[in-house]
Amino acid sequence: MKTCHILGVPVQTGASRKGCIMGPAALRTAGLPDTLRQLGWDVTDLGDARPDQYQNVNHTNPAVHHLPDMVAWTSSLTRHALQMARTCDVPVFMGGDHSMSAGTVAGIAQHAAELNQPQFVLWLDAHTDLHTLHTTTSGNLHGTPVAYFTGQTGFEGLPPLAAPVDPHNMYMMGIRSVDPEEKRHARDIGVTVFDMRTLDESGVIRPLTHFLERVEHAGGRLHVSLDVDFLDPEIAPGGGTVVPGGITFREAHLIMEILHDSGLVTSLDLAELNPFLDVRGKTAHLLTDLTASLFGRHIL
Ligand code: HAR
Ligand code: MN
Ligand code: MN
Ligand code: MN
Repeated sequence: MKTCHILGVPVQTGASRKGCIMGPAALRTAGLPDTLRQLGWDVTDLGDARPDQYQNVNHTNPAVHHLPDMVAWTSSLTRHALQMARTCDVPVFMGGDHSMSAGTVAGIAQHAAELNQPQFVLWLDAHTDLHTLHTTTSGNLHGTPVAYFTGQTGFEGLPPLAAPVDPHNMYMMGIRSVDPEEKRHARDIGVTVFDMRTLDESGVIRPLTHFLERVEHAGGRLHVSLDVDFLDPEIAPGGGTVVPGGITFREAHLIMEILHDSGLVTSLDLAELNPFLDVRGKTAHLLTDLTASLFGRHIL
């Protein structure tokens, strides 16, 4: 039986609106661990992580806020993710705002480096989250994890990375809200972005299949990071930075089903669920069902 360890990550200080602290509780309430058990997985819920000891860290960009929180969460989550990746088949991280991924991906990538396999990341989001501490104008640190774990400069005070993810192994889908500095950054470092316009034209299958062939060919490990705002706000209202024109219900399930069939996914983030903004658990249930599709639930 394949094993899955689940960790709650109640961090909300990376976002502008409070509420992601309740994300792990909402996903448990929606039945995520039991849903995966019913699909035949050996599931262990590790409970919620805690941040490490807070340090005094300041930054020259006055917009940046809650940097000590991100530092403390990143060091803690890097350790947790590395340990989980060593001890189970597929770690799942229930957030929490997307600043969580600075740590989860850093730890996951460290494990891939131990195994001498390349780490790939599929970033499912309306946003590229490619700011550094210097370029962010909102100062909301959930807009920065990708620049951090791909090893960009401009993260003074954050833990040094043991194994940065190669930007060429980083694919994004669903993108439709990008700040000017992020556009420059995406081009400069060579991240592949399938924005909504591209997906409108080509559909989701072709870009995804192309990406999965690359992962398979390279013998890579694949981390999927799913931000609630990847989805259209009509079907997923429970996020703090929703953007119209997102992925539909069936597109989202199809992506998860294809990912499952590939057998390549080795870890998962569920990020940005804000139960305070959700409507009768709708978004928590959708995230649970999408995770079920990724873990092998079939229609027939
Ligand atoms: N780029 C914008 C900023 O930095 C918004 C990005 C953050 N929102 C997210 N992340 N939910 O995906 O403020
Ligand atoms: Mn995000
Ligand atoms: Mn987002
Ligand atoms: Mn490369």
